[in-house]
Amino acid sequence: MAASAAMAALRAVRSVPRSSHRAIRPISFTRVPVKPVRAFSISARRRDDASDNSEPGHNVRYTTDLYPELKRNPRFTELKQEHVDFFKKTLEDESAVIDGLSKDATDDLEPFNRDWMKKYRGHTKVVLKPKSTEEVSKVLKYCNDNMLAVVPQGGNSGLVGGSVPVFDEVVINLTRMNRIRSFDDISGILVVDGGVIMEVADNFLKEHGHTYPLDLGAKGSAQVGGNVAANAGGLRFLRYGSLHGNVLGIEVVLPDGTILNDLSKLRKNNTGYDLKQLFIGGEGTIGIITGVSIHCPQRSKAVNVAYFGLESYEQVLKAFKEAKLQLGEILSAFELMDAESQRFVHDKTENKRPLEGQHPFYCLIETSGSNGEHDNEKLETFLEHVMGEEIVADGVVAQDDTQIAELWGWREGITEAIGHHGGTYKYDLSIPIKDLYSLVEDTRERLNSKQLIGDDKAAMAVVGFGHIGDSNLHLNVPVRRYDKEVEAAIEPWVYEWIQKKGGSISAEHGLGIAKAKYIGYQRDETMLKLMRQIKQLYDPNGIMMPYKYLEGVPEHTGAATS
Ligand code: FAD
Ligand code: 2HG
Ligand code: ZN
Repeated sequence: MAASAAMAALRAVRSVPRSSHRAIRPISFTRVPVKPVRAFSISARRRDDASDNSEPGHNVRYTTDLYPELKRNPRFTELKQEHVDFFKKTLEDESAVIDGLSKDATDDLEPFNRDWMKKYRGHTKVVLKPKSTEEVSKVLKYCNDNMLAVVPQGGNSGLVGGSVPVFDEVVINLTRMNRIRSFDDISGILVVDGGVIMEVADNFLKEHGHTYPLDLGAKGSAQVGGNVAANAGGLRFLRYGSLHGNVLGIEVVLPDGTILNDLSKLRKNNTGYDLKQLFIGGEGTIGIITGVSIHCPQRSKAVNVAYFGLESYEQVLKAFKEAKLQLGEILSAFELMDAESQRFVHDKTENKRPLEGQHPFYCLIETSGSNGEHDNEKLETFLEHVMGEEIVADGVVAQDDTQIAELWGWREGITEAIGHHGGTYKYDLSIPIKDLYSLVEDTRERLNSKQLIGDDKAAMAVVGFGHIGDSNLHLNVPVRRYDKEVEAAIEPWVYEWIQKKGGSISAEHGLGIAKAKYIGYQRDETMLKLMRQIKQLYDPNGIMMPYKYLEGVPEHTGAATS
């Protein structure tokens, strides 16, 4: 289609009812009533309800049964009544200690023992919920003095099994540390307790014309401290960048109870080692983040979202290149979803698909700016171009906030939709953009050739989606049940694949327990040695996060050389 014809078509479709066209158009179809996009984050929270047995696979196996080679480290003390008594006395409030030692509290403990993916399940007998930095300091010091192993926990929405115990580690959950400490609407600097939920922070910021610089599907449960500990990336990374840049300061309790106060509110601060960076992405291995100072951008007045169908991955790359070229400063997200991912969302939600036909690839583009007219004009020019050049086969543009949320639902809802059946093998990978989707194809071929995918097989499909704007692929293999044969077919093959391409085995989810033994595919011996020295310096008793990364010798060294 020539550009001028595409332009005419675009204008035309905006003024006629939807049924008479197939080009870029406003969404106007009737929908089966659905929960809006944010419901996916709420359902992430609902998983914490131990009585929710409505989904298959709710009987999560203990991590220790799944991986019998894991052994409890005997240097840790077993929990005794005197320990629990100390915690109760220190934290005062009845609800601050879930005590599974002196009584059966299995149901109450279950949401803290079990991870979001229903893959990992620990045996903790005690959960502590301090409400202040001082309380965190007192209980952590006590654990350190008494050699009690500890797992810090935020919203428990992590996807690598880091947030739950393996054996009987003490869970220190930050939920009650939920105070917004200060906000400056000139600098945009927000200071909060580590346990403030992302969505709460963002709603607060919205009232002050600002936005939280991170967005992700689990925003209804994930906490600011958890975001920082995991160095989460999310949907707006393309626009606002990494937490390594946005976090200006943190307050951390070290394992021996020392409070490290680096709650700087400065954008620029070149005074020696930037210690806070070690805790950003540290996954709770060297301390508990109790406070965060974070730079928050101005909230955009004009937001547009478009959803496209494309015929090949090559077209996806072309569309991305054009989007950067033409939408540059207003582009706030560029996300990829393959046909399988959209099929799962469709099957789960039964929502009407945004496009009439089906395509091998879909992209979601979001623009955010300060001038609606200017942004619309830019977006239209972009859409005319990609349609005129036949880069995009079909597409829709949301006309209001409800439609924006609905379109985002097709992207944010994938994790929930594919995890719905029994579980998912998840791989969160950075890959040079040209090769990104070939991993999905290679994995499909591999599992098919081993006859591991099918109606009567453990694996249901191979799904690819992610933050294409950041070269971050989420390769997912939804399964009816977690299955050793499927796992063995993918791991460590997938990490070897990544290593050959010069990618990263963990782009934004971290290592936790799921990827712990594969760290050697990414980091060479020199780096691992330095990491262990840092761990030793901050946590000499090794009480924080045992059995997770940096614990023990990685099984697969991966022979990283750089
Ligand atoms: P948790 O899961 O509780 O913990 C994560 C890790 O941090 C654990 O190792 C834990 O020990 C440690 N930790 C938690 N709080 C603290 C603290 N205060 N101090 C020290 N250590 C702590 N992640 C992305 O990067 N991008 C996404 O787009 C994304 N989308 C998601 C969508 C869904 C539906 C789900 C379920 C998850 C998604 N995630 C995503 C993963 C997860 O939500 C993020 O990693 C989030 O930042 C975790 O926050 P949390 O409070 O739930 O942390
Ligand atoms: C996302 O981008 C999250 O939606 C989750 O990082 C990815 O489920 C996944 O693999
Ligand atoms: Zn992601």
